[in-house]
Amino acid sequence: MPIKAKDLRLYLVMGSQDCLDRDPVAVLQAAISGGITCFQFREKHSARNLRETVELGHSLRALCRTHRIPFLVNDRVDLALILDADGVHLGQDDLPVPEAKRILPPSCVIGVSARSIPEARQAQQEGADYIGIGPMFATTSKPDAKQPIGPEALAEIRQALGDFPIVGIGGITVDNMAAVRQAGADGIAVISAITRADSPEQAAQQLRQCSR
Ligand code: TZP
Ligand code: MG
Repeated sequence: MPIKAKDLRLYLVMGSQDCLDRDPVAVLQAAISGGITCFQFREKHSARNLRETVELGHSLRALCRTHRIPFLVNDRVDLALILDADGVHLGQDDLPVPEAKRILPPSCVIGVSARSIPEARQAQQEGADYIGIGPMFATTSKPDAKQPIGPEALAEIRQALGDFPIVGIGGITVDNMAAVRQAGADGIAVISAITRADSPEQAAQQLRQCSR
């Protein structure tokens, strides 16, 4: 089922490495209560081995299923299949979209990271269902993140792509999210604005209210 722009309104990206000493399942539960509309399991550079990652993935997947929140997996098509995910999110260095499509069920959503018009056009032409554009602003959640490109770059990509689901990511907070929406994003994707908040539930609630 293709993802709808409204599913991208408030997209939480998270793995255990983002949760400080909190239980990732509890953080996701709080974020869902606060009103997130989509979730991506991104277990990276964490202390968990693959077996533990799969175990955590099953728990997070179950929670999303209960609350009818789309559940996507970052990078790994094998993990997406194992967890019966609704989709995968692929970076420019991950499996190409046509190869991912050969393995995944047709209903599986494919999101792609892009930071330029050519990358965005290619993703669209290859049949991606949405693109994530960033980093919008400086971020500390992704050590290998490239230079921020700002909402201006998102606006240019929006103009080039026309009506196509777009989410902005990277350094987005309640204070700067309006610029990302005004540039034409259908929604915002965040890690730390929710996972590092004193109250992930209230943080999600606030972000959701501001993204109307
Ligand atoms: N991709 C581009 S920036 C980023 C990812 C996964 C990190 C976003 O994290 P935060 O904490 O919302 O800046
Ligand atoms: Mg990736």
